[in-house]
Amino acid sequence: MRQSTFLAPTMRDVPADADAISHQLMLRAGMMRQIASGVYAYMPLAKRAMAKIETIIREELDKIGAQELLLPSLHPAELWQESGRWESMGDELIRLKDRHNRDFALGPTHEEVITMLIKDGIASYKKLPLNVYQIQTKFRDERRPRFGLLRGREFIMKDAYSFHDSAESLDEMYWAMHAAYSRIFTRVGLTFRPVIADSGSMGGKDTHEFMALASVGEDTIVYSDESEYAANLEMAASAAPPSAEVQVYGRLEKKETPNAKTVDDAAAALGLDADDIFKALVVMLDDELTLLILRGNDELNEVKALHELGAKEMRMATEQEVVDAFGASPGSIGPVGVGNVPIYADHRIHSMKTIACGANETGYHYVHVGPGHDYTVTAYKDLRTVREGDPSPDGKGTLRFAEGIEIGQVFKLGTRYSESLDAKYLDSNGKAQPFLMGCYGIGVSRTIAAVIEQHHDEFGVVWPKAVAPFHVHLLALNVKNEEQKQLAESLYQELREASIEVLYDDRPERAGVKFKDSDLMGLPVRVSVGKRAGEGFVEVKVRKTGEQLELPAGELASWLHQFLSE
Ligand code: 9G3
Repeated sequence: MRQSTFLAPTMRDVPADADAISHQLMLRAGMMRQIASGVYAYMPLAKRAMAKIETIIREELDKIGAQELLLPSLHPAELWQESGRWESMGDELIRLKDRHNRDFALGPTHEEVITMLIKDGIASYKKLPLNVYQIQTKFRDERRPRFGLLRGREFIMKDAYSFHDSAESLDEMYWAMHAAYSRIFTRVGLTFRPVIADSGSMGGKDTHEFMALASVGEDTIVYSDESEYAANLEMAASAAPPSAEVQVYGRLEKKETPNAKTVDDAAAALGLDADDIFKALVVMLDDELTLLILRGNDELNEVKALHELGAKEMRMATEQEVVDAFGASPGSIGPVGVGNVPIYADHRIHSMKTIACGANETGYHYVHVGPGHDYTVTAYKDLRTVREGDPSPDGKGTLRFAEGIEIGQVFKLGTRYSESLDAKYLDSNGKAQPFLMGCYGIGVSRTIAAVIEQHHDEFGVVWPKAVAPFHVHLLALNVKNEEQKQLAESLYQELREASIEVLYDDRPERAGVKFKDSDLMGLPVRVSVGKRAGEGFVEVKVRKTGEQLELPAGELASWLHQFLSE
């Protein structure tokens, strides 16, 4: 491709509203242009990189027997009404009317569409398991689009859906996709970790998110420094601390803690450390009033607590509900003498010898409470948000935090959609059964941005070879010099005939401009035809390492083949 005709409008200055480095570089390198908030045009440089990412995805999914198809973006409202998501998805679901005034949605994901399609297409268990995927534009009306392709309102996703007649079959596919994702992201050149995640509104139980490590990432991942354990912060667990010998109990004393609203207030009034006072939280757990107690410095992790307590929903009790149930205000609640209110205690309380807590009398706390002795615990659970340095739940190493970009997710959906859409198959006894389903997503456009977040330097992008828009940047440093121009032109032809992808900077620009643009675009290797063209020598520079060497033009093609195959 000749750069004199190539559409890549580079920019010198950094656009003001581009707050992620990938967003800045994609704009400056002429890889994308914003059309509206969260809506982008992929210019040729980005389109070429995305095509390579898609090729890697197709190769790995076709290898495990997945079949590519393409579903519509225009979804009739009826489908989403049948699954109940027409209402529940709120303003993020883009809705529109056609010329006949019929309601449609612009597809944010395709569980409804694919389930209806398979329902009418698959009758027998003999056709299972089935895994279909598409690479297609998704629409989600994000309230605050930001960071360029990292959080857009229109983006490219690979979404796959699998259909099974048994939990074993679904489990097998789940892990086959999990492994395929690891191969995909490794080939793309990303540093990533699969982490245990929360299935949220998708129902089902198992789900892993694939996180590309990057400081701009909006998700916090937690991982062990000595094992494979990794989870997102919502789900991360830690090992229970060793139990302490509780000597002191049955001697609790009531102390005045006037106007104590928080653990810190009580700590100040009692001259104790906040961590040695209970944080007592009254919650409605599936509508049952429940008391959760944690050490004062810990935070309740509501997502993990729901999983640990096997509940569907949890909300904090209102002040009135607290006063009605305990006869005291929320700042003076504790587990002592609460009758038959269920009490779940965070497992970090095991390490306490004595504790203070609200006395269930407004303005009073108990001290010298015997943990687990002066009150009855229904069960100890891991309810708290973990902290760096906590012991890993698998007993190996300690937990570390990192920021990540979610680039993929695999879900076991179960029958959540096949039941709500009545999608059944006939099992081997001829009985109609709802399909078991899995779904699997990769943010394709987001992956481009993740690659740039992980592969750039002060001069610009540093493309990994596997997804670089071109392999070689060929620069004719002075197109007015016949020798240089001739050699550059002949090399351009020769390399393309050797099926090497070349972006040829044949523009009548100064060498300095060409070098700057070349560093900004970040192709893996630059070949400069300059002063030594007369002697038949060219200069080669490896973008990633900065390594430079001079080569006779005749050896260039073989050197490049070697370099590109490494
Ligand atoms: C919606 C809107 C936004 C959404 C969804 C639905 C996220 C929605 C979760 C998924 C689950 C998986 C298949 C590929 C992998 C991810 N945001 N999700 O369902 F209507 Cl507006 O998309 N889908």
